[in-house]
Amino acid sequence: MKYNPSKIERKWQRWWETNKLYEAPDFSGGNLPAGRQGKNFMLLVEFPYPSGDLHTGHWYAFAVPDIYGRYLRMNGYNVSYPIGFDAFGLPAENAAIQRNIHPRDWTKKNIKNMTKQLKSMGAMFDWSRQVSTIEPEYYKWTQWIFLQLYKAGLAYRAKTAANWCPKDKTVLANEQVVDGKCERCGTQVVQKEIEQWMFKITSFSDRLIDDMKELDWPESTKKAQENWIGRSEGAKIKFPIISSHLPINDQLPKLETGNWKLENNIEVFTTRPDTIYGATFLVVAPESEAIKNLKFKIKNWPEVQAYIEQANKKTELQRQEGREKTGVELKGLNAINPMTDEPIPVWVADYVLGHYGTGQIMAVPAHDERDREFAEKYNLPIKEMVPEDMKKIMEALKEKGVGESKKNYRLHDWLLSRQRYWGAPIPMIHCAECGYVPVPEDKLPVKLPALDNFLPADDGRSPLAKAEKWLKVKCPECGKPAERETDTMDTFVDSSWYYLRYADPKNKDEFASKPMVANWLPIPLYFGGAEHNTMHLLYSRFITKALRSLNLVDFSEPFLSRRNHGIIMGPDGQKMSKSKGNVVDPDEQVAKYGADTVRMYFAFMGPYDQNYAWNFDGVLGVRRFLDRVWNFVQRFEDKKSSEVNSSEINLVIHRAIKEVGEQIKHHKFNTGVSALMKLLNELERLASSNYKLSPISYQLFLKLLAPYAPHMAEELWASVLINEGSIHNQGWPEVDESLLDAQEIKIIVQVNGKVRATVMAKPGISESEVRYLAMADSAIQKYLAGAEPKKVIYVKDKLINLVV
Ligand code: ANZ
Ligand code: ZN
Repeated sequence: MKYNPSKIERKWQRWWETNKLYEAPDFSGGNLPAGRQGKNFMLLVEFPYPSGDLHTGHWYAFAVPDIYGRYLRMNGYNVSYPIGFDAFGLPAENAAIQRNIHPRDWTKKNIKNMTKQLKSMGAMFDWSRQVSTIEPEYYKWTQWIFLQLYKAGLAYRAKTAANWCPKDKTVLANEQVVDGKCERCGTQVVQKEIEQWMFKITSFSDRLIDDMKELDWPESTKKAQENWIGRSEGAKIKFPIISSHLPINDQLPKLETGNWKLENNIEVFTTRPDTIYGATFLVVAPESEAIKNLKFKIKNWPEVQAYIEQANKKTELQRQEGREKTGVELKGLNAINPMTDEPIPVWVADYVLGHYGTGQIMAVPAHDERDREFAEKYNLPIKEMVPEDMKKIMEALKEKGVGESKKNYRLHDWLLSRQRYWGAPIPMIHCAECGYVPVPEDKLPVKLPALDNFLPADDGRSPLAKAEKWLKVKCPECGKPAERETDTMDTFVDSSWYYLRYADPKNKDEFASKPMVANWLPIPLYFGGAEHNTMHLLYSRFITKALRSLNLVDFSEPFLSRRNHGIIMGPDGQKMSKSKGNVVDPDEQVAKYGADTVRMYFAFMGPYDQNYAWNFDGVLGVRRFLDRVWNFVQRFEDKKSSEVNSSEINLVIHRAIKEVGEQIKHHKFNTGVSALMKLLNELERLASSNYKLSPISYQLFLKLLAPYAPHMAEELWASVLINEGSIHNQGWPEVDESLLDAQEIKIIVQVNGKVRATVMAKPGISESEVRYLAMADSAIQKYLAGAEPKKVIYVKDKLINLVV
């Protein structure tokens, strides 16, 4: 029979499903298979967004980690490999608007199609735990988590300048603005002041940095998070302000203690208080409060105001990087350097940003590049100096009452409201009398109302504002007419806790029960893409820490290990895109070669964290390998044969068991394939030199193949080797280390001067022992046909010739 994957793959997928092979039981005491107690392992991959079709990226992301999951399973772990759908979000809404189809219908159709495609992968997905973020049973708990955070003061409302996409008419998180443009549609983003719901992620800034020490994550991911949070340690220092046209002493600037009065002051944030003796001027951002407060002292106000207006038109990016610096002096006032007591000028300049630190700096042109550039342009003094002892400076500043240590962070609170339809409604009610009131927990979920127009309202309010009946409710506190919150949540909220739900997906009373969560979490290993280095991973860590602070979970880090995968490019080495016509459709590849080939090809591409161009010859090569495997196993004859392997075969097989296992264990899936290929080469060679493999060897071989090519291994296991039960319930073979330690040598065995076999033996073995090994060899027995050799010629450690 020829290898025909389309005949066997679907069949086994169904069989696995019917037999619930991959549904991992929740442990409760002893109801796990023997040996699996205490070995729960939830292997996590990033649940997909249901865009419609599974692409090569999905295959790479799911089919390769599946190899690892299967390996763990064979090593006695109770592995759950869950999958679900991150199904709220903008594309569904855009598709709905374009094609006049409800976002729910569009999304559900996609989920259905992708489920089918996912099943064709032959992965050990634990479908019993499937979650989908758009189902009310799921988003009820997304809303519930929001309420817990709200009650704990970790969710709040604030007016902020928000990134606003004029085309999508929605607010965007900083992360969704790429090069000043909307990540989704490419429109230039503008700043708009509106009231927004925020999560107080900044209250965990330090923990989010410090707790990473314990995590087994790629350094690049840790660094990305650290930079994102951007902790700077330094000081806040107050510089007293005086009028420049009056003599200092006329302004009675000092207290009796000799310290400066601080009624008027400008507070700067600096990471280098030790350079304060070189601070020769101050610079404030155009947005700085100080300017407004000091307005009455500023003599050139119209000029300053004009500068501010012009600066407001620039994006943050235009104000930084490489642009020529501009600024205007605030005339009529001076600051006092509190260490030198000397008056210094104050400038407004847009290279200082309004929302970082205090929005005001001390300029040290001798030590800071930007300040030097500015000082040179405007002829401001540059004072060369040697930095002071930091500790002493801080003590002096504290004594003078002008300085304190201060950590500063780049991280902002998480802006989570979206003026969109297709998301989880924020479960709040606004009452004219009581303000914002939470929806009572027993009234959750707040279901999305039916709507047929998903465009935002013209005032930028969420489309939900159009659902009149849904909108109008009674205030839960005073009973007067009130309105529901019309914003929905950022989809990153949905995906920040899905792994918790996997532990207890059907729970109706809790988002997940503590003991169930304790079964599976923290997640021992999370495979995913480097594009989630900051947002998703940071948000999930925040939510976990918030839940921990509310005693709702017992750990504060959700993912103990993390491994990133690379990206699969088109055959031309470019990012796959429809417009470039370089998209490889995995469904087509599966139809042509079979899922096992496609899986193994992905594994074989190279180290898992790198990027690769699709290579059609490469797929074909893997298919040929599997054809050879298929044909080779057909040699298997008799299960009951008592055939014993030659020592050489044993050595070859046990080396492979060790090698394939070690490679998979260390996520080196590609070298695991090489080891399998090498093994097949050697077995083919041995088999063609008249060796017969023992039944055991075939079994071992298939077990090594099983994580990579689960369908083929299952088929051959059942139909050729005639075994009952699934090969995927077998244990990973044990390596006979004693065979490997021995470092044996190969001795050629001749019969009447012709090479007929080899035997493996320890160096220095005696003639009689070699003779014994040779006579026991099945190939040799055939040639001797029962005869005793008349003469034996032995060349030590090299060759034995039996003459009959
Ligand atoms: C004096 C000084 C001397 C500074 C020196 C640096 C080097 P990071 O590490 O990024 O936190 N700074 C403070 N607030 C700013 C703002 N809103 N816009 C632009 N620049 C600002 O950088 C902190 C340093 O960046 C601060 O320390 C301040 O300049 C500047 F040799 O103060 B430094
Ligand atoms: Zn009320």
